Amino acid sequence: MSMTIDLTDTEPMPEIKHESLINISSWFGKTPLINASGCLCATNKMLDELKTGDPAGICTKSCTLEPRPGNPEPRYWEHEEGMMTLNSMGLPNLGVDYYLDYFKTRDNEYDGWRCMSLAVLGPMEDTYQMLAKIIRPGVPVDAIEFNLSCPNLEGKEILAYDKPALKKILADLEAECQFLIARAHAKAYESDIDANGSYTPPQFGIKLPPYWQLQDYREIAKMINPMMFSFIHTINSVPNALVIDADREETVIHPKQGFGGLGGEIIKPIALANVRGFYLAFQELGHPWKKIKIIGCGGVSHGQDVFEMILAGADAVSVGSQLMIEGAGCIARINEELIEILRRKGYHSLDEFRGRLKVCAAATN
Ligand code: RRO
Repeated sequence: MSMTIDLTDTEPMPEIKHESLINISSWFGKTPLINASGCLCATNKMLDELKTGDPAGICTKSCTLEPRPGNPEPRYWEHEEGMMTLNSMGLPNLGVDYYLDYFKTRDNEYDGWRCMSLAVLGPMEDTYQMLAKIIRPGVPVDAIEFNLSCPNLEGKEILAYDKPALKKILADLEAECQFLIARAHAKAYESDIDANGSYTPPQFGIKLPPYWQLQDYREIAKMINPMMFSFIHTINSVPNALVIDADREETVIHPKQGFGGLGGEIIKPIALANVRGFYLAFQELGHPWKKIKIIGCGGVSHGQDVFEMILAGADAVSVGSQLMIEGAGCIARINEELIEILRRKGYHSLDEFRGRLKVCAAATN
């Protein structure tokens, strides 16, 4: 007996939009975008506003054990056409308990990547006390980013520029985290807090300053490749830049004689160089070179900037100054622009072009 199917009786096929075939997910969520720590993330109100832009995750302002007021005002400046920002905030933050409480009280309603940024200033005892609050069963934090690159602390140099000191600090952090993870496993087992009594530790990452020499990328990559860190976030603002108001014949910000961290579109080439430099340096180290993910940061304000970051080798991308200039809505706009670029180029996912930057051919005479 032959069977016929009456096609007129079936529901019309839903229209498949081309965009729906384009997948811009990253290792931590549905898009590659998060905020750069420091931008729209210092208070509950700012973090809530940030979430309205629907980033894949949110990262808190770098925090310290106790709240800090930061540097005197004026400490932030924006170029009138948005091409750069200068800041010397000086780590104003409401303390680790405040940000931890944010995630604890809003855990049920947020399904994005929750990252806490911890300022590492030395002495290490404060950092260890912060870690002991976070590395516990039941604490809803997916990642801890160690900020070793704050440029704006009076009388303090950027830790990550002193390589022997950096090596020692990272080794100390690793040992402390491993101790706390073992303790959390034991506690979870005893109290059976999860159904199976297990504990999943957060991912650990490092926020780096811009480096300038190719050898720097190799040395830092070699240093951290065998360690527990699963991501680097590169770059922090470009340190000790100076913007002058020629009419007033004075600096545009007050702290540290007017020197501050430069951000915005103007720093993108430096950020791209750092992403590419680390991508190549990890690759040179051989297997398992892709263990450490790269979050590209610096001068991202359009979909094309994200495309370039990923082409250079970034696994994910953060938005800094543009969030300050435009607000949380820029995240959705940048994602849409990125999808449009992929559609135009015929890509369906970020993996298809990640790291595949070509070097332009040498000219022939
Ligand atoms: O608070 C700041 O001045 C600051 C920090 Br902690 C940082 O990591 N990067 C930056 O540009 N400013």
